[in-house]
Amino acid sequence: MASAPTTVTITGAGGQIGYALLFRIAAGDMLGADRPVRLRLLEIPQGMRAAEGAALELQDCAFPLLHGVELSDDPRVAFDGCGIAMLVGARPRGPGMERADLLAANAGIFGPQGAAIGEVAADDVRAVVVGNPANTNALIAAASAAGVPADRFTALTRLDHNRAVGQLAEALDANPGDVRGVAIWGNHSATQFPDVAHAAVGGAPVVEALAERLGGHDAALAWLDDVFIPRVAKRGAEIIEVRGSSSVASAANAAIEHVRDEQRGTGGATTSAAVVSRGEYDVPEGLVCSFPVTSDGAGYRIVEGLALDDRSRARLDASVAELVAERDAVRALGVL
Ligand code: NAX
Repeated sequence: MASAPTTVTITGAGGQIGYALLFRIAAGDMLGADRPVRLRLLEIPQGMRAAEGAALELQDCAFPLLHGVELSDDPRVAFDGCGIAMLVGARPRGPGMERADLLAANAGIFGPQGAAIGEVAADDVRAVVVGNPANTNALIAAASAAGVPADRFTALTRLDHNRAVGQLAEALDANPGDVRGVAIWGNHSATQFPDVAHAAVGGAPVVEALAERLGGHDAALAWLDDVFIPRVAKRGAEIIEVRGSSSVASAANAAIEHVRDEQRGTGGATTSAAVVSRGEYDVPEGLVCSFPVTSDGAGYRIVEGLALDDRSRARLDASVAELVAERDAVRALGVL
């Protein structure tokens, strides 16, 4: 029997990622063919016509799972009864904009949106932040959502995770589906740490498979340090350079997989998501930090007990230091 429709609210729905998200969600790619959806598109007035156009096209797809599309520029309307919030719209860094200005501008978006989620969303609401700086925007939204447990807010690092898997699959001439156990640690930024220490390909440790191909353990470590990590961490810039525009379809795909796995479970597999730290791996409590995670369908859980060697620890610490600096800058604005 078909379930009642889930209300999915997408902010920035008139933008590029929004356009790549809406049709796949309505087709059932995110929640499955057994869960109808009601879409709510939140935009600012400048983005409203684009969102309206997308809504017309959604109608023209006649998706059986789609039980209505509503548009609003008011967060209290758009999040009313919302079960899944995908916070995509954000303020991009403008010319000459300092980090503090960027954080302040986004606090002005994610604070009120978090507050509205606290006031009017469904009791079981879960929210994923895509708009950058994603980790800190999620921190702000979670802190503003009165009555909603902070761990219902996550930020997207699945794109970084998928990028890492894609790079390893290419280097090892493997299918991406055979690469398991990759982890993204830290911030969704150039300081992130893509980690393969616990990853396997076709059952063999990735580091050993790399050593076999590249001519030894040292060559494998050098490739990881000099090629793999910077390429994954700076892939967004590479896409902009080649494509002339930022990642869109891959970002939307990652957001869909993030929500799908959170809601439907990972089947025991590890993936990556930025979630609220409770002090795991000595990451300060409350930070929204990327970790290796699993889900049983009731939210992401951090995979605990993985060994981090000194080099890995130093990389994680550097990214966590950036998250702490972002949090402190937001605190200095009086937001948290
Ligand atoms: P676009 O500029 O195409 O779209 C953003 C949309 O958000 C616009 O339509 C704008 O009108 C709307 N918007 C702005 N403020 C809003 C508000 N207060 N309420 C509702 N809507 C609002 O950007 P797009 O390419 O779609 O990227 C969206 C965000 O994703 C950006 O912040 C981008 O940096 C971020 N990304 C995050 C990624 C991740 O892995 N976490 C990867 C891809 C992407 O770079």
